[in-house]
Amino acid sequence: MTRKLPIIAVATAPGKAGVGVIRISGPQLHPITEALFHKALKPRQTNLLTLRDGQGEVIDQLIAIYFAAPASFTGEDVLELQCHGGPQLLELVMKRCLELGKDYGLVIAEPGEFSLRAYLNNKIDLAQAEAIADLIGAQSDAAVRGAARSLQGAFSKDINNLIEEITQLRILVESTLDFPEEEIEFLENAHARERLTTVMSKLHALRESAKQGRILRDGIQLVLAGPPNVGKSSLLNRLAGEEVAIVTPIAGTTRDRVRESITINGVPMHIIDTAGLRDTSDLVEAKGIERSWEAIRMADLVIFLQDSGSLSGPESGNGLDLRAQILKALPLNCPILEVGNKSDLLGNSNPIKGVTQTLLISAKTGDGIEALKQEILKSVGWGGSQEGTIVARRRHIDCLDRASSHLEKSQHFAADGNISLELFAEELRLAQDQLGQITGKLLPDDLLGKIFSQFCIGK
Ligand SMILES: Nc1nc2c(ncn2[C@@H]2O[C@H](COP(=O)(O)OP(=O)(O)OP(=O)(O)O)[C@@H](O)[C@H]2O)c(=O)[nH]1
Ligand SMILES: [Mg+2]
Repeated sequence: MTRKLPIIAVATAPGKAGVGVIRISGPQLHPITEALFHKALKPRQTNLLTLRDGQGEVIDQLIAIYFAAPASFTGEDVLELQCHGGPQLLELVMKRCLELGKDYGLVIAEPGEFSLRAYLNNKIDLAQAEAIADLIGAQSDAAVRGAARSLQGAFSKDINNLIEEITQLRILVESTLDFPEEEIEFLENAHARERLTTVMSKLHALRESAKQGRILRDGIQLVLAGPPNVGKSSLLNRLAGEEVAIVTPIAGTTRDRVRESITINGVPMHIIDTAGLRDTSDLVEAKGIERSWEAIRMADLVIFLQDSGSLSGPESGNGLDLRAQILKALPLNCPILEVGNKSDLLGNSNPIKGVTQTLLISAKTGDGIEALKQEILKSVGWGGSQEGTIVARRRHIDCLDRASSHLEKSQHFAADGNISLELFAEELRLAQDQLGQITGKLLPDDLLGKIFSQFCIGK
């Protein structure tokens, strides 16, 4: 997946801007620079230069900076051209560079290729490379800070510390593997079990922090589901603070999914309002309801909304039925919040018997909405503080989950009656492999290509 050619791409976003940056990285940069500007550039100095086309006509006056390997983003020689930021102009500059760089193998970069080279040249590890993409894609202040921390290496450092502790434990274990009769004695003398417990609790803490980090990065898919006319669209509008969805007293108003993204305490939420769930002979409504179920099946959190007036009334039986159906459709570990709407219609004289679990709100008056927001954060496991939060991806959490289950297995092989140092050590090794995949050590090549190809061009 690596090619030893010089690569070029526009590094800034498409569109008009004051400045547009083109980046070239790789071998042969000296002759390419000479060809472009008829002079050699000293590293790390700004140079105001003129770029001309084949006929000698000026294309742009620009600032060029040369970074000599390995002191550059990619670890290779890098030439950065700060041009005027017009899309057409940048295309002309690119064309001219490719024309003059052709003899030296200059080609257009693939998505993520600059970051990939930085990674392959050990300038950053994989988690840091991902953090660059996350920093650029961050949708909230907290996500920016989290990605910046990951990019500085906060996440990688924790991972590397864990790997180091497991390594120490493995060294201990593997050095005694040849003396099986001493297994129990070894475990006790080396405090191996205690050390394993410490590693496990550190891993657990890191997993929790990574889960928060994923919420920061991706946000929560929050699905509003329930029978028709209970106020799902009204709740969406209330949470969004504007009239995003149509609200009418007619049951079956919402036919399609309506999405709106908001943040609650800095946490991104993608709210999906759905068609009310009921049996219907209306073809359009039935299609909408199908989509409601699809949304439920993909949710991170479902709010099961009902009319609070019906919770203890004759329709509550239907509510139970629907609840069971929703529970069945939910993804594994997806929490569900039961909420009763239209509390304003209840009046004081009408307490709801036997449904103390249900949160009461009024989408109309705003009553209970603050409490609902806090419940939402709590049910997705948001810890409240963004202090020290890093940004993480599902890939990281999967690796941490697998590492954790290997450590549990190794604990099993250290327990009285089951002791097998060989299996104990093997599970430690497997846990370590999983952690190594996060920072990119021990990552299969095809996976590496997949991760970087999701970056955009110029990164
Ligand atoms: N009194 C009162 N009325 C409400 C409240 N929330 C919604 N309504 C009313 O209930 C009716 C239905 O509201 P919607 O938000 O359209 O309900 P929905 O669940 O989206 O309905 P469908 O799209 O048909 O599934 C409308 O007339 C709303 O004004 C509330 O908190 N209190
Ligand atoms: Mg609706």
